[in-house]
Amino acid sequence: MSRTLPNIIITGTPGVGKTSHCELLAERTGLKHLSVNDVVKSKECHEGWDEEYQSWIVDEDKLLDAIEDEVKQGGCIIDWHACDLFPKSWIDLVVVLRVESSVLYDRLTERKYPELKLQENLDSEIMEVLLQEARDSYDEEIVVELQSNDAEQMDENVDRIEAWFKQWKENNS
Ligand code: DAT
Repeated sequence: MSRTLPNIIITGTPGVGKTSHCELLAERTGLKHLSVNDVVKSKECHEGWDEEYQSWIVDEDKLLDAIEDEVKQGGCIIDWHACDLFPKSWIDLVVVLRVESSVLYDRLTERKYPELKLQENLDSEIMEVLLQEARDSYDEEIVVELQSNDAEQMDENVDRIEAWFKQWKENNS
């Protein structure tokens, strides 16, 4: 079944600006902001809480089952710090947000991340882990890397993704 609305993944290291981008985009496009974090919590798609990392241990099979029907219908902006678990056939665009380490450091410190989690996330951003994961998991034409260091960049990104969305609708109508 072909979708009448596209599905977009907004991914990147925690603190890059996924949620902020998704909220703006949802307002502008009418697409649904699907916060995987919220689904994991509300539908209990996890195997418990990791004290050291202060985060849920996600059960990916349960998570995919929980969102499958909704995502297959199209029109979702998926907000999550991983992307390799979603089947290729579900996804039309993958946006990988990037940020400079000093900016990320400040954002994660503000969030009071434990030291180990802070360091691992900074390393992950420097090593481009999410960008690599996106490139390994999806066709290169649908993966876009965008900078998210300040409000101006966020505005530009949202404009660009909105323009892509309008074009997609035209092409698929
Ligand atoms: P994520 O969902 O990736 O964890 P977020 O949207 O919650 O990130 O953003 C983390 C914090 O950083 C939040 O206080 C908003 C701020 N922020 C994110 N992207 C930004 C940007 N491009 N310009 C200014 N502030 C930004």
